[in-house]
Amino acid sequence: MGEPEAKRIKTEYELVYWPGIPGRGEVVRVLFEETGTPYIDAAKSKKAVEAVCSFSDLKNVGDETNPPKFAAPVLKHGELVINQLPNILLYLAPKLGLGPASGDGVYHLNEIALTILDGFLNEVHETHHPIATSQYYEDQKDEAKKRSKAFREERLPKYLAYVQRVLDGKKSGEGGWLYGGELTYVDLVLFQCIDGTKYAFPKTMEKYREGGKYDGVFKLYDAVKERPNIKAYLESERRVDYAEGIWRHYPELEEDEGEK
Ligand SMILES: N[C@@H](CCC(=O)N[C@@H](CS)C(=O)NCC(=O)O)C(=O)O
Repeated sequence: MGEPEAKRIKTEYELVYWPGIPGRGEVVRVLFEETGTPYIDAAKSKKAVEAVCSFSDLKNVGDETNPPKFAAPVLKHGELVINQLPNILLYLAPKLGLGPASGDGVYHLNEIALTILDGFLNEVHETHHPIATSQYYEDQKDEAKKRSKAFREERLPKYLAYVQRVLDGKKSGEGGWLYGGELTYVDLVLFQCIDGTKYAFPKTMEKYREGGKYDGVFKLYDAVKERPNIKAYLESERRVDYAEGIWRHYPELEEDEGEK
């Protein structure tokens, strides 16, 4: 069914995402950058917003090959157009040599990726937008403070402990990676998500790092950061600074950090 894979493999990948923020698109970029895979980053074009909006336009019903999309990030590869970040990761992993093409590992890695994205991306976004994404942060600041406190004190350590348990488990293997004793895409997902969460809640994350209960998690984060291609990417102009996206820093959302 569908296009022969070989035809697509020769085609360049194109990522369509919002300009000016790392966001969900950044997780996809990190995969390309680690593996030295060429890609077109539509967020860098002058028509970036137009490209994103054209996908969610209410008149867009897709085409003969692809159903319509709800939101960015969107990945184009030949005639195939897909969205939903975890779905994009699932598609790219075997093609970039960052995960198996079949077998139990596909689903184990997907479950780890989904959990990391739940905890360190989706829930982080909800700390500053607990009521509605369509409303300004300033209009939901009181709720954001309450939500952030619960996130910092209950959810964040629960997710950190989960990742540490994955690392402590037999399936993680040797070497400090999350699964199967070698680097896979979930290690890169974790890197970007921890990086963003550290930006959003620096005091809180430092407290958890110093606490020593999640040493494996922070060690993995440091190891990815030092990989040659990632290091070069982080120092390049291609890496977008954090701004008003998913990972935002509002000091008031952790101002009581450290108080008894
Ligand atoms: N579950 C989707 C969420 C997609 C999403 O919320 N994208 C954001 C940007 S990061 C967006 O453009 N949302 C517009 C909207 O929800 O109306 C995914 O993982 O890709």
